[in-house]
Amino acid sequence: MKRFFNSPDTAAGGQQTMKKLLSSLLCLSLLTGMAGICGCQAKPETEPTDDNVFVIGFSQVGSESDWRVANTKSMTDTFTGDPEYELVMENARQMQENQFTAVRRFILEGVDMIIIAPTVEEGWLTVLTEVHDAGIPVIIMDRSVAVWDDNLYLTNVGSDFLRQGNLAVEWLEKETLKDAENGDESEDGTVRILHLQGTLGATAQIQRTKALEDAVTSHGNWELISQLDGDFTEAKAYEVMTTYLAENRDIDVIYSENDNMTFGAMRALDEAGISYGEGGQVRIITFDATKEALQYCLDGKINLCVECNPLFGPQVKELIEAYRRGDTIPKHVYVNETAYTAKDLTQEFVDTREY
Ligand code: GYE
Repeated sequence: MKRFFNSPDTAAGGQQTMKKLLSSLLCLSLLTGMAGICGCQAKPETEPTDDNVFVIGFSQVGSESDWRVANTKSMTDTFTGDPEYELVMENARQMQENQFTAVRRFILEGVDMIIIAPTVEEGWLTVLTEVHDAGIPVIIMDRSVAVWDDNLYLTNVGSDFLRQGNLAVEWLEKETLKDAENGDESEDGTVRILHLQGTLGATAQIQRTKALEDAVTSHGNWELISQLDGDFTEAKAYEVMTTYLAENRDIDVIYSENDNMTFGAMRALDEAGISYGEGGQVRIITFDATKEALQYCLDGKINLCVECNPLFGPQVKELIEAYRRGDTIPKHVYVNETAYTAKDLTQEFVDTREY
């Protein structure tokens, strides 16, 4: 299974042959066409593909959030302008089917490597086996894939989403203990948590949800009042929150699995006349810690921003370079992250935030 992953030269060699073959076929059909038009026999020339360029096919999830936009930019900025690389990106518009189509096209084009940011974890075995059989190495980034054979990819670069969730619930535990000490808890002592979930089946959703559900199980007074699917987008979160708030207003905490859903929820809360943030009725926990969310946090509108760093283009490139040198690379690489409350922030920090 590991044959080409341990010998990049062989893999690269196989791909070069494939690229040459495709490019010769293309030249041939163009030349035949031209001969028909001008009525003369065109002389075949050497094919123009630069074999020194390492071509990467990149299947990106979509552009559903500010996090995603920053992640795409980090990837394109990293490879653009480097003559050794060509990054061909396909936006899947949050549909796994589109990712399958893109990956199969990359195989046909004979790219040197495929990077996949998977929409959801399940369902990858067939297409990853096809890539493997074509001898093309794969990097999984951001979210993960659930396949039993981890030889189907080189490495998985991204966040530790369970750790992010745990940072959030640990913070909430401290806050609710302080409430109890200060006599600020609700009448019956219950902490009512409304959970806004990201795209169901995505690693970021699964792990952040697990942290919360486990914490609810271990805290007798925490109640998960509802779980709403916001698909990681502002529009969907606004819609489901508006519907929810029409019937229910008794909420102590919103645990929102990304910033854009949080912005949608804030709009719905504003319209319903429910206060939130520092000193408000509802505490807000959000994930990503984009510049806009950090500003809200500094302004007292969001209570906790758990960081999810999208700027790992350079790290992906380092891994590719290590792979091309023939170095062994780790199966899982996590990016560095933390969590912020207003007291951890300054205006200067927010202003210089890169995403
Ligand atoms: O939190 C969210 C995005 O998978 C880490 O997807 C990513 C998540 C991120 O749409 O904003």
